[in-house]
Amino acid sequence: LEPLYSFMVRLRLPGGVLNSAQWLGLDDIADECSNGTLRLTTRQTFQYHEVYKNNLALLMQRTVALGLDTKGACGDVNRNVVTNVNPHESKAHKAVHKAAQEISDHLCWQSNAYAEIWLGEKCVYQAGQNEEPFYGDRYLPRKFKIAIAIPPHNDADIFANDIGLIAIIENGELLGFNVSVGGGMGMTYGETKTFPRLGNVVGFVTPDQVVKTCESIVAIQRDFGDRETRPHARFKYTIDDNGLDWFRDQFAKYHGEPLQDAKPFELTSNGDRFGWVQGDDGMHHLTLYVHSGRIADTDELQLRTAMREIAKVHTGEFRITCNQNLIIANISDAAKPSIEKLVTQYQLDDGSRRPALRLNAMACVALPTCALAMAESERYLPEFLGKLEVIMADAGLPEKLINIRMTGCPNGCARPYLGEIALTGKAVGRYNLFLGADFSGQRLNRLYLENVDETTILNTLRPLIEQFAKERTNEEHFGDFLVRKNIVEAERTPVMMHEA
Ligand code: SRM
Ligand code: SF4
Repeated sequence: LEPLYSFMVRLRLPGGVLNSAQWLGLDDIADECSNGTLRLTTRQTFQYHEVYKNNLALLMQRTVALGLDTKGACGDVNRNVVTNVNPHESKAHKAVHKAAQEISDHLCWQSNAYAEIWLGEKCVYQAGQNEEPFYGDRYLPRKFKIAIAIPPHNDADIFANDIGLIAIIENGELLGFNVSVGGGMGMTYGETKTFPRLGNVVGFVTPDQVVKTCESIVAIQRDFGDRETRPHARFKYTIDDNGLDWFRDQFAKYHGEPLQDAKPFELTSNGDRFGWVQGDDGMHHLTLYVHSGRIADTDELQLRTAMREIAKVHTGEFRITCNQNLIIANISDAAKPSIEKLVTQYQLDDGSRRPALRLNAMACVALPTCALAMAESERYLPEFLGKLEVIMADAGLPEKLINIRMTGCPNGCARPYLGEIALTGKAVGRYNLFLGADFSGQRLNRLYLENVDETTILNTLRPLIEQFAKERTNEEHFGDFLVRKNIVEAERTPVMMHEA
């Protein structure tokens, strides 16, 4: 008898956009093929959990029938290209969103194996045929990630990506993108040669060059990335080992011309903006907080049912954010009351469900489905935040936003090294405590305590938060305060223009 194999399946969803029919279809698949929940991820797509082996092909087929797929959502290829940009906000936003889609399509692998294995198509491969003109027969040394942001919002944490693109918009026109290279979060405990690293801004490209630019950069990693030592195979190590001057030389060779000088930009936050906003075209968009991206029905909140009811009447789109939240997008004046009614009926936007600390908190999946987890994360975050909220309230800071990230291991799936406070799992009930990232995804935090339990973590945070309440300057964020007071040092790899 074969063991009962069960899988996680992730969708490719560039820019995180889907329509109501797709939402309803994905919701049906959750019952048919998985554990009855949908999970929004930190790279703005969906994951299904507990997909039994005999349901895998059905899941792929049902997904493809919805006009979606799972191609390159995992594996040593370019992953989901992320951007939180709302294409309906302005012409420039639309152009940025289009760039995400084009980069994703251009760097998607070509092989027909997907259709042959999952969709039952006939094998068309012939020996000697080159199915992957770009990736070749070995694909990339490791996964590769691209993110795009429009300043001042760094809601895609672009510097945590192999390539980060910062849209430069002037007078409503998209001039192009600043390019950063060499970001990544993952590390392994005890392996000092592995570390989180923020990308470096290396130049600027015009919109017509952005797809080709990404291709050239991915090709550099394809050809120079470490294929011997897997923990050292990410692009950030290729950049760190060889330096930025080397990168610029290679880029000029691969691309045929160098990058232009980077343009000035300012990023002020990396969380989502919640509530209603209206675009240039008069359409409305509502960003909802979703705890760790889990779309499920619980005793407290019928979120999955609510979203299904909304999808039945919503004629616009849904957009997933890079912080595991959800936008009901493109709602007309006429349709707004019906959406508002459902949002109120199901208490989705109820302020009491959204204490300040939760809005900027993220946890990775971890136990029970992640085989790499050393400790709880998604299931523990609410309890931890509840205790921290008491400390914040006691200190007189109940409304203060702090960027909190939690993961069940050091791999960094909730980008913990960009948390003002972060916990990475060490063992059941024990975490490493990191402190001192900034509020905009531009400074890494530092390890503060190793392998500690909840009591030690809370007893450590309480006096720091009390001191913060008394001694902070007006708008100062917690991470900046810790650095200013020399409680933690500044980051290891600052994001500097043209850093040598
Ligand atoms: Fe991740 C592996 C979940 C975003 C770094 N990640 C995994 C796996 C597939 C575990 C595994 O390999 O067996 C996790 C599945 C758990 C489960 O039960 O669902 C997993 N990663 C996730 C998600 C679902 C976290 C979430 O709670 O939202 C995110 C899915 C993103 C997506 O839709 O594509 C997710 N993972 C990230 C991010 C954040 C990002 O990309 O912005 C990172 C850090 C950025 C980076 O890549 O440097 C990240 N995941 C990793 C790593 C470490 C990679 C490294 O360079 O060392 C692993 C382990 C590996 O690849 O060997 C990993
Ligand atoms: Fe799993 Fe670790 Fe990623 Fe969390 S950070 S989902 S525990 S691999």
